[in-house]
Amino acid sequence: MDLIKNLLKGDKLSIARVISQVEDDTGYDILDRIYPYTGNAYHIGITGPPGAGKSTLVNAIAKKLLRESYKIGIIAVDPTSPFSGGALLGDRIRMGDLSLQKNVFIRSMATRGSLGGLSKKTKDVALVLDAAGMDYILIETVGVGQVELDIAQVCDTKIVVLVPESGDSIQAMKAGLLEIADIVVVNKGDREGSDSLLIELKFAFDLKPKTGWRVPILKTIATDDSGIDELVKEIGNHKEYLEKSDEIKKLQKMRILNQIHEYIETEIKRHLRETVIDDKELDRYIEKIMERKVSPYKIARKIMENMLKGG
Ligand SMILES: Nc1nc2c(ncn2[C@@H]2O[C@H](COP(=O)(O)OP(=O)(O)O)[C@@H](O)[C@H]2O)c(=O)[nH]1
Ligand SMILES: [Mg+2]
Repeated sequence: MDLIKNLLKGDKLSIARVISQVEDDTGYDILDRIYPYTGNAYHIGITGPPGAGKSTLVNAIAKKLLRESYKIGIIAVDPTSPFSGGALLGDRIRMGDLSLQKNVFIRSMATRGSLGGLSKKTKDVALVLDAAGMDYILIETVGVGQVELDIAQVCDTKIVVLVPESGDSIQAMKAGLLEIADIVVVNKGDREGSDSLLIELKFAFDLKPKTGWRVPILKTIATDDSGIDELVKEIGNHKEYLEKSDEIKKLQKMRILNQIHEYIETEIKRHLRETVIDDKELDRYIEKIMERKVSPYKIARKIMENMLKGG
C-alpha cells in the first residue's frame, strides 16, 4: 500500500494520516504491518510540573539534535488545559518554527475524552514515528499522575524537569517523579533559588544507594539554550550506559510485555461490554446483588466463565 510505503520514507502527510487512523482505533492492521520497521528510535521522556519549561526544553533539545542531522519526532501530551485546549495551541506556536523543518514531526495530544486510553495511544503514535524513521522521539508529559508515570515506561531516557519556585522538588519526590528520573534538570536557572534547589537535589541523590547509572543533576536556562549541550551529552551518556549494560534489553522486554497485557485488557473489556453482557440480564443480576442474594464477585465469575466459553 502506498500509504505505508510513504510512511516508511518519512513522508509527513502519510505520517499524519497513519496517526489519525491509529488514533481512531482502526489502526491495528496498520500497526501490525509497520511493526517490523520499528525498534530503531530512541525515546526520551520529558516530564515535570506545568510551566517548568518542558516544551521550551524539548524545543532546544530538538534543535540541537537536528544540527547533528538526526530525524526527530515530538509528542506533546498536555492535559494542563483540558477545557480550552489553550495549552495545546501554545505548544504548537512555540514549537512552530520547528515543525516547518523537514526532519521534524510534531504531534500534540489532548487528554480530553481519552481517559485511560491515552498512554496506549501515545505508545501507538510513537510506533508510527519510529517506523517513519525518526532517530529520536521526544515525549513531553506533565508529571502529576499515574498516566505520566506509565508513559515514562515507554522512554529509554527519562528527564524530570523542576524549577526553583513553588517547592516543586519536595512535591516531585512525593509523587515518585524523581524515582523514575535518569536525568534531573533544574530549569529556569536564571531564577532565584535555582542553585539551592540544585544543591538540595544533589544532596537527596547522594543519599541514595549507588548502583549502575549515576543520575546527573543539571541546570538549564531553556529560553536561551544554556545548559542544553550538556543535557544532550548526558542523554548520550545514558543511552550508551543502557546499551552497554543490558538495561536496554530489559526495558524493551518490559515494554513488550506491557503492550501485550494492555492490549488483552482493552480487548477483554471491549468484548465484555459489547458482546458478553446483555444489559437486561446484567440489570437482573444487579437487582439480585442489591437484595444481597448473591455477591458481585460470584456474578463477575459467572460472566467471565461465560466469556471464556465463548459466550
Ligand atoms: N526565565 C525563564 N523562563 C523560562 C525558561 N524556560 C522556559 N521559560 C518560560 O516558562 C514558560 C513555560 O514554559 P513551557 O515550556 O511552556 O513549560 P511547560 O508547561 O513545562 O511545557 C514560558 O513562558 C517559557 O518561555 C527559563 O529557563 N527561564
Ligand atoms: Mg508544555
